[in-house]
This record gives sequence, structure tokens and C-alpha cells, in this order.
Amino acid sequence: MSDTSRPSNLAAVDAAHHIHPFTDMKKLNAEGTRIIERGEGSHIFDATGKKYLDGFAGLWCVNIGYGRTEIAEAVARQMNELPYYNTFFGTTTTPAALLAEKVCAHAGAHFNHVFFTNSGSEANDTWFRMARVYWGAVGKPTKKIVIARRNAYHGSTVAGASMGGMKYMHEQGDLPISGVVHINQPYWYAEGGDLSPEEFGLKVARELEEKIDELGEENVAAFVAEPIQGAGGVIIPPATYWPEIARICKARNILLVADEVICGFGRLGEWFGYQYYGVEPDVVPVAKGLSSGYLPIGGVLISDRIADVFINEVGEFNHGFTYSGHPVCAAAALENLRIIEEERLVGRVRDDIGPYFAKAWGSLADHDMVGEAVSVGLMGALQLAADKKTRRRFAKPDAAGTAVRNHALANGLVLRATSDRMLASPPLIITHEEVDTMVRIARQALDAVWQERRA
Ligand code: PXG
Repeated sequence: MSDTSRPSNLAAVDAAHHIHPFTDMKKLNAEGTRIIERGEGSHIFDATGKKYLDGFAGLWCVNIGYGRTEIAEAVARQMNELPYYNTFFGTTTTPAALLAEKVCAHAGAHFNHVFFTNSGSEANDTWFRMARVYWGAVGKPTKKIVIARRNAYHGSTVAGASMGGMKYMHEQGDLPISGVVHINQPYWYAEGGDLSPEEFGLKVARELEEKIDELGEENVAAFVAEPIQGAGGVIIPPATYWPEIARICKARNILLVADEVICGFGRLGEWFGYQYYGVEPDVVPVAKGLSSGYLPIGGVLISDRIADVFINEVGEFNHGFTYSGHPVCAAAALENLRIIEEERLVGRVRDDIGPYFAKAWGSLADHDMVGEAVSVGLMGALQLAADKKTRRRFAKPDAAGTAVRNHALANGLVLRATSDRMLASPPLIITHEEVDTMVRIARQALDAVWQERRA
């Protein structure tokens, strides 16, 4: 039996051998890494025994909370029965087929098919190829360009990072690849100027129409966007934005791709973010909350319009992963969805904990350092401001965000900072009392940093 118990020098072992994602390794090795050992409900515990309220659900994913033994048991059962088999050569497995059925059941009548991947990045790289194959098969082979947005996040693989709008990612590895162009994001606080949020929402949505017309509708395959940008800072679009985007995609005959990797599976109080915004996409990449992060699994839902073409016209789609529909990951996802259904967690977010969170989190808007405190469901952001009246931001926005995050962490709350926005995305099972604790610690952190900055 392999030994995974913790040696006393684990931090040194990690520093010597482990390259972390999105991490300055020299800095991390100098500061030392935290070892997370255990999770229970909405809490995690580090190796020193310190307890943290996880206001971020791992990395936007542990929707059902930690320590759910039902999942461990479902996984163990599947491991013992069939730890692996592929879905390539005329075979399937019980969990893969049942999961495909269940995911589609929540997605709306026009979604009846899913292609499984291991992650959100792979889901985005998968539909990037699918979209081009689709248009080729329907006699429009020049429709190839994907329009995406600045400050979007769609993953770290080549197509995913290209469609993402993170400049610091594009700078590494000569991205974006050709065939990907970016338009502005609906970030009113930072970029809305004198326009009202509603006017600004329409203006940035119409950039899509202008870009399609500039490129030629016959050259554009798809537009991709997160219903609410996650890693970019929980950018909640003005109410005018999504209906206008949907209108334009329909009018110009381009595929609408809603990247639901974060918003999917209940975070916004609906099964999917597009349902919250009342729009009907053609393609939906998912991951994270599909298994609540217990095991890696993602997928791409395709609407009947696309599935019909793939099934009846394309023949073989030359694409797939060894672990597409992995039976153990699919078993974990199935059990996760069963729990979300049985405990009515989506309705709980919509009717109970979401409104409670909105009120509690929104109360932070009265803080001198908070420009806006916004949320939808259990996805929230605090915009830090040097002068909230003029929407002036700190000269060093990253430093302000990091300082608030570090204060919160020291006091037992995990919050994420994207530049000068503090992000919250707690497990869907978080209690009212835990929300109160989150807001109390966040306020203490804001107070402390506001004092330091003014000192
Ligand atoms: N799309 C969206 C909208 C995401 O948020 C991905 C795709 C990629 O998924 P995978 O499973 O390949 O990581 C994501 C992932 C952050 C952070 O710092 C966010 C993500 C990943 C890592 C860090 O907020 N989101």
C-alpha cells in the first residue's frame, strides 16, 4: 500500500519538486506554502489545525461542500466494479450514459447531448474545434473566427487561453492563436464612464455586432462568454447586456457559447447561468460544479441543432480524451447531482441563501473602501475604491486586493482577490450564520487595510 501520510518536511518536499499553477515559485518557496489537510462542510483545515471558512468553494467548485461521504462511497463502489473503461470503440459505461442523461435533463429542452472532457479548459478546446466542424458540415466552411472578450477566462489550454482575454496569459506562448478576436467586457464600474449601467450594457453588447460586421458574418463561427465573468472579477453585466447579445447572435447566425464552468450547477440560483439571464445558447462548456470538484470532469453540451449535424452529417469527430466519460469521475458527478437535487440546493440559492447573502454581502457597500458590493446567487464581488464617490481606484490595485485577502485569511476566511475586486463564491450549503461570519471577517479586513492605507 502506498504511503500518503505527511512527512514532517512536506513543505520542503513541495518546494523542491512541485511547480504550482499561476504561481511565482521563487516567491512561494521563500514564503512557504500552506498545507490543506481536511475539509468539512464549508470549512477547510490546514496542517497546523487552523480552520478557515472557505468563501471560495475551493476554486469556485465545491458546491455541495466538503466531506460528503456519499460521494466517497459512490466512487469506491465504482472503483471496485470498473475503475476505467473508454468510450471510444463502440462501448459505454453505466455512469457515463446516466450522467449524460442527467446533465441534459437540467439544461432545457433543446439540449440533449454532451461530450465529456476532464476539465473546463478541455471543454473550451473541444467546442472550438466542434464549431468549425459544424459550420463546415452545413456548407459554411469560412465561418471560423471566434469572438471573445477582454478579461474573460476560458482556461489554460491553447484555445482556452486564446479565447480568454488575459493579456498576461497571451504574453506567454504567443497567444492568442489566429482566428480569435476580443471585444470589450461589460465592466461598468471600471469602464462605463458617464453612461448608466443600462446604456453601457447595450454599448458593449453592440460591439459584438460591429465586430461581426467588420469581420463579415460569413467568417464568424461563434461568440463565447461567461454569463458572469468569474476569474476576471465577478463582473455582473448590466441587465441590458445578455438579451442584446442573444439578439445579435441570432440575427447574425453565429453560435452563442455560454461558458458555464463557474456559473453552472446552481451558483446563480438556476441550474445554468443562461437560465438566470433568460437566453438560449447553442453550446455550453461545463466542469467544476458538475462533480463539485470531487473528481475532475467537464463536458460540452450541444443543442439539437448542432447534435443533429454531428450525428447525421459529420460522421466521425476526430477528437476525444482517454478519460472522456471516465466511469469513476462520472459516478462522482452523478452522486453530486443527486445530492444537489435531493437537497434542492439550486432552489435554496434562488429563494433562501442567495437573497440572504445578497443582503449581508451588500451591506458592505457602506464601507468607505467599497465602491460596489454586488452578487447574484452565491457569486459576489466587492470593488475596492480609493474614492468611492468618483469611482477612483487605488494606484496599486493588486496590492490593495492582496492586503484585504491576507487579512481575511489570517482571520480564518478564504476570499479571492482579482486585482482590486474581492471575490466570494461559497459552497451552496453555506449556512446563514456562516454568511454572517464571512461578512464580519471581510469587514474587519476592509477596516484594517483602510486604516493602513490612510496611515
Ligand atoms: N472556463 C471558466 C469560466 C473558468 O472559470 C475554465 C473555463 C477552465 O477550467 P479548468 O477546469 O480547465 O481549470 C475556468 C476555470 C481563478 C481561477 O483564479 C479560475 C479558474 C481556474 C483557475 C483559477 O479564479 N476557472
